[in-house]
Amino acid sequence: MTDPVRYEAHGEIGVIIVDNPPVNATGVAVRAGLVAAADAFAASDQKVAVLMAAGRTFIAGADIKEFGKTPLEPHLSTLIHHIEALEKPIVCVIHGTALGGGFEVALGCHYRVALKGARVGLPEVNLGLIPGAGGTQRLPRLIGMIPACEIFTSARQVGADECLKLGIVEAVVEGTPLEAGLAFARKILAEDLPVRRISAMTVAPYDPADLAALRTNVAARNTGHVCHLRAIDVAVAGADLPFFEGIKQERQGFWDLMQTPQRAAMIHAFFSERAVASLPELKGVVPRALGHIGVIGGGTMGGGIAVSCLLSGLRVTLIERNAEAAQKARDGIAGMLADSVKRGKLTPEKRDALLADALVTTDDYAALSDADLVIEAVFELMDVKKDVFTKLDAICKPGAVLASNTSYLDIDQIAAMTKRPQDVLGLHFFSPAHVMKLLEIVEAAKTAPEVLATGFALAKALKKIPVRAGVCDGFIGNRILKAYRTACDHMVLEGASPFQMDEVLEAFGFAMGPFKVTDLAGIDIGYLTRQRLAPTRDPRERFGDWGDVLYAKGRLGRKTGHGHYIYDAQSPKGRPDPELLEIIAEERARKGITPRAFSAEEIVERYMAAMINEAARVVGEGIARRPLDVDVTKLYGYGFPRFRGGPMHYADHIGLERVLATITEQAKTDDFFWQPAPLLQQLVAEGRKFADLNQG
Ligand code: T1G
Repeated sequence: MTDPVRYEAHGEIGVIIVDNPPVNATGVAVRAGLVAAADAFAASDQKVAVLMAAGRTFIAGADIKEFGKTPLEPHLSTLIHHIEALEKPIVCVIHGTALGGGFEVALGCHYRVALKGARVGLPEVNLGLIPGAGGTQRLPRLIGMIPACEIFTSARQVGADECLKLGIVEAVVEGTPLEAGLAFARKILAEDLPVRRISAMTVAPYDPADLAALRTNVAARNTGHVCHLRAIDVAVAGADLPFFEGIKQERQGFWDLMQTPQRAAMIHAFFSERAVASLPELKGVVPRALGHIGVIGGGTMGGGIAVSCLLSGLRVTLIERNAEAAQKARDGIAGMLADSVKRGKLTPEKRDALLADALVTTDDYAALSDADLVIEAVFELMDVKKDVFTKLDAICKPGAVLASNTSYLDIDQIAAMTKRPQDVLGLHFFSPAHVMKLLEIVEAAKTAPEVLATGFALAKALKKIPVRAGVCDGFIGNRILKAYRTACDHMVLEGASPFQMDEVLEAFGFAMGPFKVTDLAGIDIGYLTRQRLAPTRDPRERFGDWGDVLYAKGRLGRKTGHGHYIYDAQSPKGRPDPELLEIIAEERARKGITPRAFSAEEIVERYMAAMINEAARVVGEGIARRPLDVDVTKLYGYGFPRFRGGPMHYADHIGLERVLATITEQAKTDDFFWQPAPLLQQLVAEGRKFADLNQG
């Protein structure tokens, strides 16, 4: 193990190199090494120092793995003051992503240069924290209060050119970090540039109205979070205080937030979204090559999947029923690419090249003969799938991976339609497929390990968040959705209003309330599902049928301008339709139900108990590999509030006993729907948490 920090003398220039793979996080060994290296430079004959990092990036932040543990000296803040206090100038070379504590170390240096393509940022709010090593005090002094607050409340990464424009760096250069560092050090020597400490600067005057506007905007975009506004508060307070007094305010804010459940939840999310991509059983399994992707069906999903593949540099052949439909699909894809150009994510030239060279749209399956992987995204009827997979089985080369994008149909049945069940799996994209990051990778009974690994390789290529799921109706996300959506309908039947429920659950932190989601997805989907499941429905099952009334009235939700809500120019985001309450009242009367009032607490309690209970079944049955796989699925596919970490993390936080007690209480009136999951009962009996199962 090499030293994580080394000091090299290059004539009159001292070079401090951080070398702590994979991202040079400032764990305690790095911090101690940096103090020692700064002292070595101070005691040396070198006149100027360069601080840089080896590997793919400059320091990417404090070591998140240390959070929640007793902090060890030297603290990062102390180390940065130590560097800044050097009597001889030091320049920092930024390459890759200097984030959080990494950027704060750079701000403690007297000068900064960035390699082309480098980015900086203070993403601590994504972890439920604020910059805790001087970022809220130095950045406003360097670039002004408003731009600084915008950067650390947005957590965005700032590119090298913008850094130059803002005055964060002195230069943007090409070459290696060492070359860039030595060149700037020679400039410091040649021009006899002085030590320049940001802590000695003052914050330029700014308009309080601008700050107020920023605060309002930040609060609106981060409902439920506590860290964003605290970051602004400590920055503003510190601007009018002596620097080290401001540092005290920042440190207090940082430690207050370190104790919050939000910080624990968001760190859980950070590591979970990485853990899902590394399944122990796939270690050492080599995925098959991916270059040419086939897509069957050019509708919303197929088109979105094709765009996602095209934007990731993959060649795409999209098959439609006939030439006219193929052309329509191509036009749809061109439209989505045009949006990417409009948003500056794609140049017009690149767009043209994708459409001319990377995309083929046709009605001839023979074009798939050399496809590496084919994704079927046709109508959700088994007969249609059978026709497609029979053709694919005949046309595709040996070893081609055949995937279905179905959101609930049985992948084992689909695999059995082919002579190559080992090459078949599910790839469940979420709409819009070129935007939503979640990808459920459904492992069928006969799916070969390298085929599953190929699904994960495709997810990585598409920059998606992959979650392995087993075969069942709805896999992980939709199966759990059905449970808590049913709990919602029960509460409406018992007296709650859909509008109240949406309000309460959005206040809890969900991006969108369940009835708004239904309007967005389309009331017809629920109607068709109820029709599909009606023949096998258990007579004990309670369900609302006001959706059938809305369907019969052609009120399908947002797409028809009318569902639970009315959508028009006056209220594009929808306003409650009072007539719905009459429809529901009529249904209650018909079913002999006397409505009662619901508190916000009870709505959240029952909604979450239903979600957690079904999630516990999904983990217990092996449909999800670990509780964290459920958390990531709900965070990335269903708008679960990130500052609560996901349903399983949230369950551990409120206590599994409390969840089980809610279920047991509800079972007194409905012991069909409320049947406690065996895994939940087992963990409560053993005094364990879902988190205990995440190591597997
Ligand atoms: N600490 C510990 N491990 C980290 C880490 C960190 N800061 N960042 C990444 N890793 C691990 C990650 O878990 C993975 O491990 C491996 O590195 C590669 O990461 C005081 C308090 C830098 C943009 O929030 O955004 O500083 O899974 O797969 O896609 O004010 O990692 O391989 O075992 O993500 O190329 C602030 C978080 C911390 C940056 C690289 N910094 N990291 O992305 O690789 S708080 C951050 C990232 C702080 C100070 C405060 C990304 C990346 P494994 P990866 P990547």
